[in-house]
Amino acid sequence: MTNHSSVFTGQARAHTNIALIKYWGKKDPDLFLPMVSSLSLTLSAFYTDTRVSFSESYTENRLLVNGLEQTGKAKESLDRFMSVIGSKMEHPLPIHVESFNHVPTAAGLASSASAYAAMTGAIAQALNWDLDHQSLSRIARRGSGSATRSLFGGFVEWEKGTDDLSSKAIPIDDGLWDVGMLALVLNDKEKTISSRDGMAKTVATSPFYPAFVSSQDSDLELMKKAIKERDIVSMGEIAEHNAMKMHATTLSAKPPMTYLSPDSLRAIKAVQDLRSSGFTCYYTMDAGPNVKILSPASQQDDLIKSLRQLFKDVTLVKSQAGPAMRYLSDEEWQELY
Ligand code: 2P0
Repeated sequence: MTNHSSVFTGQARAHTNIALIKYWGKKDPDLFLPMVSSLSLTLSAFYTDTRVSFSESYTENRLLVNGLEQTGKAKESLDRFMSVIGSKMEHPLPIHVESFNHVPTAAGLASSASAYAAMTGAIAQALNWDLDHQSLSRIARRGSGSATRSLFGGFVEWEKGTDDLSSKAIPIDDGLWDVGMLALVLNDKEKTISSRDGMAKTVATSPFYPAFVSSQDSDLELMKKAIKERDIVSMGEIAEHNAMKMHATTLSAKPPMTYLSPDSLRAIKAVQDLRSSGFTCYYTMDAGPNVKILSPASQQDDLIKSLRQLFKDVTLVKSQAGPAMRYLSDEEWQELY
């Protein structure tokens, strides 16, 4: 914490994550309690650095991302999150947030996960909160569900829990072995249906949604076993099945919707073909058209070479397991920005 005449500042870095067992749907939209537990890999290549300051002289919350002032949904989301933070402060103050997304150019993978995990860390530093990462994951959860998992590095479970206290992140494995995730960036435009709206519509209208929920626990247990055994084949098979079960719930929503594009299907086919030709590679997809490929890290360069022939203009970004949220000192921030 730095206190310059009642300005409290803090800085932190958090990496984004990709789920192998998906979070999709809220049981309690107010507390961000999910319908299911989920499990992700924190990624080395994508992160957000955030600096926050609180001051009595501020008149309202402000959010700058990569130097641009945010309005609309992003600002509403911040205001909502700050009402949660304010309830934990003796004297709530407005916040100014300055965020820098480190995502390779046009990767289109900027994510609310790294954003809220970094913001939570920066707030904790500014307010001198003596909380461990698990406690911070509960707070980040109130900004965005997937941010819960970005407090930790490697493979991370978000235990769904039953209340504010029990819905939290648990580190599973540091992921510092021969495993990686390749992002195939087919489209970097903002998605038309946000995750938040998409999952709410799905929960409310898809007759397949209960089947997704009821098979989640066994997927999660099998995934944890496969990670422990470093069995990428089993991990990949479970991840593909879990992702497509999630996407089947959107296709069966009323009205039906999908995040898959024709290019996504082309990429899925390419992954299947590469697998037939000997690669250990499996796909997963989130609330957008981009395809992420799980494989041994040692196969990523050859996978890129093969995929490049089929997808000439797309951005391909390789990642391995990334680290947990970490605090940045004033000096580090000054050097960086
Ligand atoms: C996940 N996704 O587990 C799933 C899979 C997208 C598909 O978490 O409303 O941005 O802020 O809690 O976290 C994206 O949803 O939604 C997401 P909110 P969030 O990664």
